[in-house]
Amino acid sequence: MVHLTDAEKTLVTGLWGKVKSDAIGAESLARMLIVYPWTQRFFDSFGDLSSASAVMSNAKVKGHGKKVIDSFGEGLKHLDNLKGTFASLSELHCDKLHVDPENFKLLGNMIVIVMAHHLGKDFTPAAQAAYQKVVAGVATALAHKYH
Ligand code: HEG
Repeated sequence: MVHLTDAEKTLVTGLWGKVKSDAIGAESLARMLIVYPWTQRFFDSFGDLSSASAVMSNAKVKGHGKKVIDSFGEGLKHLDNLKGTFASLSELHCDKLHVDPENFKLLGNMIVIVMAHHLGKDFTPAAQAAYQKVVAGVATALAHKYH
């Protein structure tokens, strides 16, 4: 169970308002696919993922990145109930999509890295620590219904 202090929650939601979440989603998903190429196996229908530039400019990657980050952003509104918030998505990723839950951690780390790039010095060590807790909590919640 992830626990954030009130100060951390304020940091998390405040900074989320400062980023272009669509860009964060698209870039994080693309970078995951490039840096951990075995994650591409879940995205057979996405077309050309054959090079870093193909991944970065792939419209389906951008579209799916937005879907994922909108869902992540919704989770930020329910930091005290991530397991409940992501319960049905956890079932979907387990039962229908067969996504190895280790991948949630890989994407979560990528989200933190991309946020650091976008926010620069606004992403203070305290903010980074708070986001690290959030992505870990989301990964745990998404893995919760696996069996
Ligand atoms: Mg998943 C679909 C959220 C990580 C692979 N993911 C989806 C959908 C959402 C979502 C909202 C659409 C569900 C629907 O259609 O009802 N995903 C989501 C979050 C995170 C995540 C919030 C982590 C922060 N997903 C993730 C990872 C992988 C993955 C790490 C694989 C490495 N997701 C995946 C696939 C689909 C979704 C293959 C179906 C894509 C499609 O065919 O449209």
